[in-house]
Amino acid sequence: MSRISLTRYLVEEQRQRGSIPADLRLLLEVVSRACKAIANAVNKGALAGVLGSAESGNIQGEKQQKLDLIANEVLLDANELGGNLAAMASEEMDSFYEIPHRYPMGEYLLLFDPLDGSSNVDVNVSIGTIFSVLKKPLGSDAVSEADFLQSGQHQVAAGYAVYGPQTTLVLTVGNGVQCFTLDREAGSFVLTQKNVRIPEDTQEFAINMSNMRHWDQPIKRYINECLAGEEGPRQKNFNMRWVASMVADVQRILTRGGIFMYPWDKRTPDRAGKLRLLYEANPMSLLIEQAGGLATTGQERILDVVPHALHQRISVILGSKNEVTRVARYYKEKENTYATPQI
Ligand code: P6P
Repeated sequence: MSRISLTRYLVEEQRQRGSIPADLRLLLEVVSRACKAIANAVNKGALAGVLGSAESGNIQGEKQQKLDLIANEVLLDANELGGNLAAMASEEMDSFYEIPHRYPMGEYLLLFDPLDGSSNVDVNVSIGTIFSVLKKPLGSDAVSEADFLQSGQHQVAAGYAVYGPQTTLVLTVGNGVQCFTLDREAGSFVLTQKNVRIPEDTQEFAINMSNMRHWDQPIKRYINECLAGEEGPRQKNFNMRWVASMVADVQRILTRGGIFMYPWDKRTPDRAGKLRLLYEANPMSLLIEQAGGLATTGQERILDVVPHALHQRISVILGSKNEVTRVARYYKEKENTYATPQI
């Protein structure tokens, strides 16, 4: 494959395929540069004194790592002056961040989890940045939280960076999924996987098994069948992976297939799930669907869910099409079973 940089790919998307306007191209360039800066901070680790937790906690009730706050600041500083954005929202900030009046306002909203999987920082396991881009609804110039509350199908771009053995950037602008690898010497992201396609079948599932006793019946059914292997109803053996960094698990699924699940569980029955809809589930679901996979809550397509709050959580089942379809069927059969009056 001839060497195509992220910049060249985005220019071609804008000029030849007309899939993105210049403003969105420039925004994505800035986000990719911010991810390079975050990668540098992550790679330094203990040498730069960036490991360990900060004194603060976030709205999620989670202790913040120092690198969570560093990554958040890098993204805010990089993106606030470009003139492409009206506002930003982050897992690490209680409310949205409106572009300061000293800078020009743009038409896009940028949402991100600045450092996903940050509990892995101190143990040197892959972590990453997840981002989603929406258009600010037309109307008043003032920004409100309601502007962000759009279903995931309205995203105009989505992607993530993985800070692992390689630093990769995975991106969709609605025209398939492209994977770029950071060439550290040149300092640029280079296209290394074009139009990624997820295998429709898999023998690999990703779930935190320690939560098994809390799961809903369809998830227990699905996992028990996987564990039964070739002697069981699936008549094939399964492997399990759980990195506890969604970016790493999704990268594996985009590369070789698989199913990732963080379902609702009864520890917090009034909470739909652990993962956040707007800046984790939605961008990952768009990438998965653009690569030929599926992403569901168990009951409905994630990208159809209309958000009611900025930090809303959601149940996530995504990956290889035929496996996700099976899990959704098990939810349907459970509904039909319980819906049938018990004789
Ligand atoms: P658990 C990281 O905190 C995260 O949001 C996802 O990246 C990851 O898949 C999940 O939570 C891990 O959760 O409960 O296994 O630590």
